[in-house]
Amino acid sequence: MHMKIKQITLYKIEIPMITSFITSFGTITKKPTVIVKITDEEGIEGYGEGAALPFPFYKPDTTDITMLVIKDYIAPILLHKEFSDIETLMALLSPIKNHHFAKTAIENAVWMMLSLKENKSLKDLLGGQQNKIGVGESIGIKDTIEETLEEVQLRRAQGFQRTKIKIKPGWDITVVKAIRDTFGDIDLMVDGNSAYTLNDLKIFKSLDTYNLTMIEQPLADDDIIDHAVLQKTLKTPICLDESIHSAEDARKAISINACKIINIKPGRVGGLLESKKIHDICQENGVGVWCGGMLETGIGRAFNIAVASLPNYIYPADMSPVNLFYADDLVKNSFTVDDNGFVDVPENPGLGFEIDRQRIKQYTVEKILLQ
Ligand code: OSB
Ligand code: MG
Repeated sequence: MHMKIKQITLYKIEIPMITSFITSFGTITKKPTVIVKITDEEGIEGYGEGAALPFPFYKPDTTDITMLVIKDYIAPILLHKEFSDIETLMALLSPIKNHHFAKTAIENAVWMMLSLKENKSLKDLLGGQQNKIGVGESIGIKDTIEETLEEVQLRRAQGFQRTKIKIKPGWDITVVKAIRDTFGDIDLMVDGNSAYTLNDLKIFKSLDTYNLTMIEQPLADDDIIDHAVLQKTLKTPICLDESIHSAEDARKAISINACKIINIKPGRVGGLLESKKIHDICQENGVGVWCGGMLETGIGRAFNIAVASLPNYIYPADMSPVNLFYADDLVKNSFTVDDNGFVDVPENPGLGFEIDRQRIKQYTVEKILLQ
C-alpha cells in the first residue's frame, strides 16, 4: 500500500477535567493533549493522539514537547515522502530518539488511514483475536481511605473487573489493608509510579502478604536491575510500566527476571507496531501483558482498544470511559463498559468511532497546519 502524507494538522486540545488524578509523581488537574490529523493525496484522513502529560514527571515528554517534535522534526521527514507500511514509516522516524508520544500520534493516524484504505478494522490489521476486552479502573490517591473505599465500591458495582490503586510512601499498606478488609479477595493491584527504592523492602514484604495481582512500577524508571532484585524477594508479580519503552527493553527486562507482567501503553512505546512487538516477545516468554492508559480522549483510547485485542493481553486494561475524567470527548459514540466489565472492540474500518470535528474545534487551544 503506497502512502504519502500531503498535510498534517496539529491540534493542542484542552477538555476540562471533572476530577483531578493524583499519583505519586504529582496531581493532574489539566490534561491537554495533542491530536494530529493527516491527509493524503486522495483526501483520506487519519487521526491520532499524542497523550503526554503537561509536565515531565511521568516521562520526559510533555504536551508542548510533543507538539514541537511533530512540527519541527516529524513533519519535515514525512510530508510528501512515499512509504509503504508502518514498519517503513517507523524506520523513517527512527533518527528521532525517543519522543514516543509524538511518534505515536503520527503512527496512530497512519494506522487509521491504512485501515480506511484497506477497508479492514484496526483489530484485523493488527491480528487481534479478542472481540471484547476486560477493563479495570485506575484509582488515584485520595484524601481519605473512606473516599477510596467508596470509589472501589462504585466501580465494582458498575462491573469493572479489577481495582488498581495508586500508592506512594505513606499511602500504601493501610489502604490495601482497608480494601482487603472491606471487599475480601477481589482482583486488586497497586501502582507505585517509581516512588520507592530497595530501602523500602519492608513495605514490599508487607504488601506481599495481601495477595495482590501485581505491583506496578515500584522502583525507578531507569532501573530494571533493582526491579530484578526486588522480584526475587517477592511472590507478587512485578509489572513494569515506565521502564519499558520498546521491545528491546522488554527483552532485557524479561531476560533478567525484572518482572512477570508488562503494562503496554502505545503512547509510551511509540505506537501500535512497537506495542505488538512487545506483546509478541512477552507471549514467547510466558509474560502476560495488559493495556495501560494515559488518560487519552476517545481517539487515543480507540487505538488502545484495538491493540488490546491481541491474544496475550490477558489482564484487564486501564480503560475507564472518557467521561470519568473529562467533561466531554472528541468522538461521538464513545465506548462504554458493560455490566461485566467489558468494552467491545470495533469491527469497522478506521478509528471505529466517529470523530467529532465540532468538538475538536471547540477544545482546540492551538492549531498548526503543516504542508
Ligand atoms: O502509571 O499507569 C500510570 C495515568 C497517567 C500517567 C500514568 C499512569 C496513569 C494511569 C491512568 O494509571 C490510566 C488511564 O488512562 O485510565
Ligand atoms: Mg503505571
